[in-house]
Amino acid sequence: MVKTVSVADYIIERLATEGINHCFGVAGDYVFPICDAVDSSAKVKWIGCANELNASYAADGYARIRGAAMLVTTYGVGELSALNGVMGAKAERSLVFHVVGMPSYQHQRLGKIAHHTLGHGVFGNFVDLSADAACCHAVINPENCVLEMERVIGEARRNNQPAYIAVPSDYARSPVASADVKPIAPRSNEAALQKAMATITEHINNAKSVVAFPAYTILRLGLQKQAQKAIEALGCPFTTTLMEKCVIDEGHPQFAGMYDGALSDSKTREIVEGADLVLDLGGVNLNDMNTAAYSARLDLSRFITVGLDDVRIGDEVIAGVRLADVLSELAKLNPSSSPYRATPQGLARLTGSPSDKITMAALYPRYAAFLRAGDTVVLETGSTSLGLTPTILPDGVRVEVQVLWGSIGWATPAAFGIALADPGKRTVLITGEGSHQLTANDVGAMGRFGANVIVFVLNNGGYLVERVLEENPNWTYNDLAPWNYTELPKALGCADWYTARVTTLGELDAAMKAARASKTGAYIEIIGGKMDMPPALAFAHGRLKAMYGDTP
Ligand SMILES: Cc1ncc(C[n+]2csc(CCOP(=O)(O)OP(=O)(O)O)c2C)c(N)n1
Ligand SMILES: [Mg+2]
Repeated sequence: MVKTVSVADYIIERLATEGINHCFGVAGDYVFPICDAVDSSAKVKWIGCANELNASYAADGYARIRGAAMLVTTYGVGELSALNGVMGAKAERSLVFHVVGMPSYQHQRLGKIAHHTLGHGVFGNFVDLSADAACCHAVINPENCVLEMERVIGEARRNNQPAYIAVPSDYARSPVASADVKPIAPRSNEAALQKAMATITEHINNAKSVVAFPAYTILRLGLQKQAQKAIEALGCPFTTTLMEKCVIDEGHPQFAGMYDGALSDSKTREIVEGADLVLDLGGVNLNDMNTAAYSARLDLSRFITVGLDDVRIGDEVIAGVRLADVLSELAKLNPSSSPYRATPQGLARLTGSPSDKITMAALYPRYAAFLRAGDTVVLETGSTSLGLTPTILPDGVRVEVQVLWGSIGWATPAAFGIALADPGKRTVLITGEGSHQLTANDVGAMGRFGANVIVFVLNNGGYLVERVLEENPNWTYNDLAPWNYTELPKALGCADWYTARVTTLGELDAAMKAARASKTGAYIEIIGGKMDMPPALAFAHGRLKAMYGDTP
């Protein structure tokens, strides 16, 4: 007898073959069949989060390491709470499969008045909202399940963006109908690839100076090694914005420094802004945050942009060309006889004496000294991400940051998802206390699921970045409830974590040492000055009109 497989089991097992072994989410009655399928799966483990927003951030973090993640929420109330995180994954090109359990098709058909609805017998209205946060979506039934899963997986892979999969609860428990369909792997059109390579090499040969700009999408697609090989074959300098921090080691001899508009080193600025040809590998996103408040001077007509799925040269678009294929073609070029060579800057010197209060100038180099190869550091939006990113970090450190979407609270659950995605590496979370207050409850999930994150919480008495982005730093809406941060791990079930509250450099150095030695998670609250800001923020304060536009 042929064993029947339910729609729910099929979906979970199919997503497991995409390299997903954990499912982040919050249970609910309409999604019970999906939750049951996860709980009974030998391949996928249920990772319950404190709320759906946290789960969406955790899934985003996981997807950045694994290439894809699974998020499961219930109809309406659950999926809508996850939307900010899923939309952020869409903006930042992180592939989250958002699986949502709907009321049964039988009840939908009869227009029943049901909980988690607006009470008027209409059921399709939330599908449109969740679908907007994805690049593709499907409403599953037993007949279309196999086919639709291949379509959305293929499309999500092509764009590296979320897919929304809605499953009515009765259909979820029904046997899936088989269908003869093969997975769709995104690949280049051979002729288009050849045409793109001919044009790219012609531009390279004609350019007096070339600079490569490996984009954040290289990280999302796990193409760091391929990008490095391509850049080594090109022999040209490369730069990154803070979105791509450490995508290739900063100690690499071809690294020309971080590009951040007017805040870049003058040498970096000269190399990037003066280049005849900017080879944008992956589609850099030049937003206000990573151009030092739009102070970049880049001539886009000198760009060749290799997108995920096309190549753009001026007005010409060559479609059907995959980034990975362009990188491997570039790597085959004859290596340059006189490659660009810079002297790596090395790590900044540590300053201050043990009894000194903790200043940002003394703190950032200490993070650099603390981090080591194999660490993944997760940076939160706020003064931290703007302050730490200009600091050179050791080779082999991976950085994850949500610069474009910039939703505060992201980093805490993202660090959790990242830690589960690769438990062999140490995950280090660096967050401001204001952001942390949004999602700190999932420190509990870190303890519960053995994610031994090292957490640094900068307590500077409120929303520093907001104080600086206004003329008046003292609006009360930038103040916070004064939490006892170091008591959180214990209250949230992480009783065996190392915790410390540090006010001096000596205490900080000792706590960093203890955190590194700790076999469990660690949680360090750093007391900083209320207006002690990194140079990037002081600069932004002077450019408020450029940031936000002039008053009409
Ligand atoms: C979800 C969300 N709400 C509000 C904001 C606006 N916002 C940006 S940064 C910030 C404050 C961050 O404060 P904190 O984490 O303490 O970092 P600090 O700058 O003080 O180091 C706020 C409220 C946002 N980016 N995202
Ligand atoms: Mg703060």
